Amino acid sequence: PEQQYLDLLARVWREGSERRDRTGVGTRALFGATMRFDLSDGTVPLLTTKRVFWKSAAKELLWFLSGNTNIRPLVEQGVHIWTDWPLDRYRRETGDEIGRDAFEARIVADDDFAEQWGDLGPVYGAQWVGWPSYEPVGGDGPDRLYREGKPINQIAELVEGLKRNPASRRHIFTGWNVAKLGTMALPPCHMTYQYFVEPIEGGGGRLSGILYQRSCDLGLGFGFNIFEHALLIRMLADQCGYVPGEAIWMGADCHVYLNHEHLVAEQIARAPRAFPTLVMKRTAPSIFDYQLSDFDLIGYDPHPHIAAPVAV
Ligand code: THF
Repeated sequence: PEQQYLDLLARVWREGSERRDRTGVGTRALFGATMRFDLSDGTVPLLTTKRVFWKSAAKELLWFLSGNTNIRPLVEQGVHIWTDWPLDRYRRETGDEIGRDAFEARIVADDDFAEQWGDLGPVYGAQWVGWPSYEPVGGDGPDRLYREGKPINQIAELVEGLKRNPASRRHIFTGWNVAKLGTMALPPCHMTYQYFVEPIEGGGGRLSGILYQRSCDLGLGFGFNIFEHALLIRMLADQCGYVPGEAIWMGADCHVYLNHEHLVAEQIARAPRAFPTLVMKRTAPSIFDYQLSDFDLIGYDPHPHIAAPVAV
């Protein structure tokens, strides 16, 4: 199953067109790819050709579901994957060449500093559980005025929909809020999720999900993105009383950063091992109540971690 990923990684590196991207690092990229991972045996797609820090990934998913968009709770939990964007903005806007550790220490220690410099804008969590709605309050035509109404919790509605109307073709949530893209530190990469409940003979259902990812850093991000996609399917299935089906991934701009050459070479030379089994230790009262300690991974035996720089 991991071979799909290794094949794409190799193909992008071999055949991808070289492009200068937003970050200036440069990538090789191909457009349009699909992968499918079977979850029905209890396994989750967690790469084995390098160690992936799955606890960081799980914490990131729980952070999305909390609706929080500040890096502070992540940093407090030892998760550093979002630090570089606020750090970059802080350095640019203040000229202070503060180190990464010192910046993180201030984010944790100083409430005002965290509020001013730690927020990423209305990224993932803000849209997932607090998509803004608008109500007209007067005016006409182009001068019509609106006020913000009750925010929409897409995830809560998704769970309700999956339970009440499994045959629906509208089990979708998305982070791509066009009106808010300009104020996000980064527009969503893993942007749209859709679910499908297949009826099982004798009752119940099998839950599958498709993730549409507009832009994928195959070297660093993919290992996190696919694991979180699968974990969310498991959590949703757990909440709705379904069994897990498949995690399907559709990537649009699939790229490898030019400074990840060593990672590609090493990873494709390694033999993939079996995916680990995810055990859910309890069914939380709601989709918003899971904690890291609710998840156990059995049989995760990866090759060693390979460090690679993240393009900001
Ligand atoms: N930008 C880029 N260039 N790549 C990404 O993968 C990415 N994301 C998120 C937003 N912008 C992105 C951030 N997610 C790591 C992992 C996920 C990230 C960002 C960085 C990372 O550095 N992983 C290392 C170290 C992990 C650790 O120290 O805990 C790794 O080896 O996995 C993708 O959604």
